[in-house]
Amino acid sequence: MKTVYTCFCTDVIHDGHLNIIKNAKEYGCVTVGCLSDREMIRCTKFPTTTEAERMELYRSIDGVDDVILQDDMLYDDVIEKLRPDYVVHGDNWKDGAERAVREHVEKKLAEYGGQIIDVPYTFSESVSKVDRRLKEKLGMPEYRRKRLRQLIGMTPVVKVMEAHSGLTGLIVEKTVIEGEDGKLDQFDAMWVSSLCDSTAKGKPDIELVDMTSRFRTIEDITEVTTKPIIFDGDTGGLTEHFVYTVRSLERLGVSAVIIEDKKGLKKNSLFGTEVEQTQATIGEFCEKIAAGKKAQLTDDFMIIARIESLILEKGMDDALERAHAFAGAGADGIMIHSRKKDPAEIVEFCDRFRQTDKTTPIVVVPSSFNVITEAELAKHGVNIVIYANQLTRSAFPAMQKTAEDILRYHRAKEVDDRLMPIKEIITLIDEI
Ligand code: SPV
Ligand code: MG
Repeated sequence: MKTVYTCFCTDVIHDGHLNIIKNAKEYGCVTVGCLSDREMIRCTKFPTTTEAERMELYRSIDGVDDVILQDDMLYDDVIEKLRPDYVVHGDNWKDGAERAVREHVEKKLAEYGGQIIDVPYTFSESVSKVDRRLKEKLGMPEYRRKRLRQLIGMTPVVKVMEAHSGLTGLIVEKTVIEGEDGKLDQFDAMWVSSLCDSTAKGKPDIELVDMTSRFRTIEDITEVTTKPIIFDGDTGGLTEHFVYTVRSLERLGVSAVIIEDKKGLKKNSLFGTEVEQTQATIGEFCEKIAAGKKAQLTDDFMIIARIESLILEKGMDDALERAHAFAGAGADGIMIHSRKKDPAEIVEFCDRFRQTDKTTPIVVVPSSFNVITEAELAKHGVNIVIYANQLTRSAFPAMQKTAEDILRYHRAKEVDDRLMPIKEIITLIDEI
């Protein structure tokens, strides 16, 4: 009896999966792999059920002889252990990002004479309905909201990219690359930055764009995406107002708000001490955190306290004292910020904080200290890395240069080479 293997990374079984099993069965004894949570996330398929639940589901399918966990999207672990004669997969992996995975599997199998069987992908009304439903479910507030807490437990470091519109949201949602290790990779969540949201509206980052407008930005993003959202809540405003913001954000399906320990007129942190900024006292800020936590209605929502001591040159001890106090007041995470190019002070903060607090998630925003990698930050206890403004900062100079060149040449021919083809822009956004 030949060994046949197929890998599933789905929470719902549809006709397409049943067809794979039916085809696989013709070649021998069928083992189904359940792709682990960690790897499923990297493949852009966020699980809504546990690994155990998915394994149970696959075991219940007629024709399945065994179910195992696959913890490598490139199949290396399974191929080494099981040495299947055949790997069966829908032929949709011949194109797009999954192509690299197929090529890798083909090479591994060839080492001992194994073979891939590509089964024609099932394009049917019921299959696309299941796929659409699953995607819509992930975008619903109750699923989206809890996803950040889930991710912190599932992935070594949660990678977050800024979004300030439906379009930038789609970039964060859909960008997938084949990484250096040959595996697919993508962003885990979105950061609705006050800087980028304000800049997109042509306004300074001083809490001038009001909450109604900030919420509208969130809605533009949630309408077209499913990934979790971390909201930049600036200072949180008055405590009496912050409690309402918390409720609204929960209702919108946002996973977390980050508020910074400043008061009065807020300016962007990257100005550092070049502008007048006032830090709230530990007592004042603890009170705001505690009020927010009391107002919150769901278990999933997170209030993350952002410490400005290093930005305002108040010293490491002050930053650490605040971090412990804010965690004690109920903060679900600590964001430590720095505008130094050298990541040393961030690393020192994380190491010292982790000496006594092993669990409170640490968030960093490496805009200035951009030489340090995600993996290095994770080694120092960082859980969430936010790329806070890079999409805006790359788009603005490109747009400005195009505007200048059209003025210069009195026509658009000279800029055409760097533009997206018209055919691509008109088909960029799918119709439902
Ligand atoms: C933002 O993106 O608006 C932030 C991060 O708050 S920073 O600009 O670095 O202060
Ligand atoms: Mg901000």
